[in-house]
Amino acid sequence: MQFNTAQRELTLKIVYYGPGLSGKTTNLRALYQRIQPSLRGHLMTLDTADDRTLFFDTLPLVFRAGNLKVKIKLFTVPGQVMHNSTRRIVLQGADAIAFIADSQPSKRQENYKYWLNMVENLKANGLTIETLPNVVQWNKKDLGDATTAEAIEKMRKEGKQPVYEAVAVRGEGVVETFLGLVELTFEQIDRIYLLSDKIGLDRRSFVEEVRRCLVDPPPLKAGGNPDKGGGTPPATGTV
Ligand SMILES: Nc1nc2c(ncn2[C@@H]2O[C@H](COP(=O)(O)OP(=O)(O)OP(=O)(O)O)[C@@H](O)[C@H]2O)c(=O)[nH]1
Ligand SMILES: [Mg+2]
Repeated sequence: MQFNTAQRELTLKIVYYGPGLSGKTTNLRALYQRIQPSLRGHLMTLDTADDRTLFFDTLPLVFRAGNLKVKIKLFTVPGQVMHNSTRRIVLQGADAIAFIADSQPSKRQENYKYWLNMVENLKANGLTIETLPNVVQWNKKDLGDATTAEAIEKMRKEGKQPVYEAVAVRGEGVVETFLGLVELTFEQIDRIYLLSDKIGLDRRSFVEEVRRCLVDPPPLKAGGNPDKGGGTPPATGTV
């Protein structure tokens, strides 16, 4: 996180992490479609011929919240095993993580492996998932089965982080995942910088400003995000 108090500029880095082909790039593409054109930057993707991310994708979003200029920089990591060093680099300075799990039953081990891989790469960057705002999105809901539903239910019960379901290829669940993570991230920043006390910017108005950046935002849920788990460390065995 960069917070330039003189220029009243806040920059946040959000990283979409997860196994290969789980839909990280698809999430960013869908989000791009939903951000007001005047507020979004270029969606930069660099793919191989078969659409696999080679380095990373980026999408910046710039808006005002109170008298703060806010930049949210979204990144995806490349999921292929051989790109681990790139994944590690992309995690540098991350403020929040959206972990994109694959709902296909055959991908359960892969999800778990990449969760551990993320934990390890965070550690290499001096970060820890215990203190980093994070949400889990089970993407490809259309390809899940009853055992996936059970795994999701179990994770929700553990309540360690917000859990979302998505069909990113149809744009479903993408904005909800993003907004849920933005909310958690703001809470974290507020704890450090006391933005509510110092500049009168509270969580509700911050999230509202982000919602205003979107074309056709989802309806507001009373009392914020009902999936929210309470910010305790996520389990490593259930993704
Ligand atoms: N059925 C289904 N397919 C999806 C969904 N989301 C993404 N896909 C497809 O899954 C494939 C991989 O999606 P990507 O977004 O490129 O995956 P990625 O996680 O960025 O993959 P890497 O960059 O290799 O790590 C593409 O063919 C997408 O169209 C979904 O919700 N359901
Ligand atoms: Mg990708």
